[in-house]
Amino acid sequence: MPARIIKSGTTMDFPGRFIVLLVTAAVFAPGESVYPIGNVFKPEATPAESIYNVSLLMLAICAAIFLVVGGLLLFTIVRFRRHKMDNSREPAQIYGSNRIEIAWTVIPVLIVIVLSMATARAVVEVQNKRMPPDALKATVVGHQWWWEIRYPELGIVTADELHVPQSTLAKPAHTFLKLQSADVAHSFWVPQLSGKVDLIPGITNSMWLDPRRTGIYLGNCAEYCGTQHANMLIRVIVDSPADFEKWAASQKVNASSDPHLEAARAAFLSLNCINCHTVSGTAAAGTFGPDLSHVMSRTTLGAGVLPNTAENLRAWVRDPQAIKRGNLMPNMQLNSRELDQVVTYLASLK
Ligand code: HEC
Ligand SMILES: [Cu+2]
Repeated sequence: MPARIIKSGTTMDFPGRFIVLLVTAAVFAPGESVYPIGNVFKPEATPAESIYNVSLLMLAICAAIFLVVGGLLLFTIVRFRRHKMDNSREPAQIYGSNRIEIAWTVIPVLIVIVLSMATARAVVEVQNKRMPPDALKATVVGHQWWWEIRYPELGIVTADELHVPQSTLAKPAHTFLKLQSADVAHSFWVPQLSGKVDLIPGITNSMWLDPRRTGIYLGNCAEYCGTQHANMLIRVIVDSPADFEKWAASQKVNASSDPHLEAARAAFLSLNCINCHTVSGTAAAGTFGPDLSHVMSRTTLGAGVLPNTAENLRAWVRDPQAIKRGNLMPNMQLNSRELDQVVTYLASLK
């Protein structure tokens, strides 16, 4: 058989890839993780903590079962191994024991009951939680391959970065999310904050968060939704209440209309960009792509594929297909003058 050719870097045969995956998982899963997706073993909000507690109970019970069964197996293998002497002897033949049979039926049934009840309790706790009237409301709409985020009561529309206020004992803060899809099924999953909830066309699902520590919590779409599914990252940015107010205030105002950028703005507004993108206070009112009113206030472009810098913005607008192949923004074939103007204008939208 001819040797399998392993192409440079990325392409590997199945066992190779599987081993890399296992090693990566082993190295990055526990502890102070360098792996950017949040660690499920470090919950930072009540829903994630409920799930974490159930999984610890499951793990403990399953570990006990494993030790008992494995231990008995090991004992039996050693204790009753074949001896030189007993070639022709048969072991004692025992048929049926009601006591043992009842024991090994009842014990597993009890274990299943305990686990189901603990799970049901956690599910009810997370799903039936009544939201306080002052809960922040946001709607998250999954798109191939980015997240639309709306705060209907605040009049804010943004993308890929969900800002929520920190919840403290003194001042609990809940964020209630409605989850919808614009196209196919997606799944919202930020491991440190909550379990997965699917976004399904035609259906509105919901979840809530009450994160306790400020910071950035990374998640990814968790339901395969097409070629760029892996580049559909979501960031939940937990702000102190004061920072959240500041952020909300800056998002509520119309996009900057710096008079020095009149020509650049006119160039942008003359292009097809406005059929897919909104810039508040201008004629650009498309909703097929992310809202660009405050695009520079976000940390990444393309739902997490690039850090949001002026150079990367330029590279994206020049050819988004070179950066996120197959994404639904076409290469707009701008000439270099148009590119300069559009990027100058967008870079001013803080
Ligand atoms: C056919 C619709 C369409 C047109 C036309 C279009 N875009 Fe987009 N644009 C999108 C979609 C969809 C995305 C999100 C891609 C993704 O992340 O998968 C996007 C993303 C972007 C982003 C990144 C925003 C972010 O927050 O990640 C910028 C910037 C952008 N477009 C600028 C432009 C400019 C400038 C033009 C005109 C030259 C333009 N777009 C034309 C659909 C469009
Ligand atoms: Cu997906």
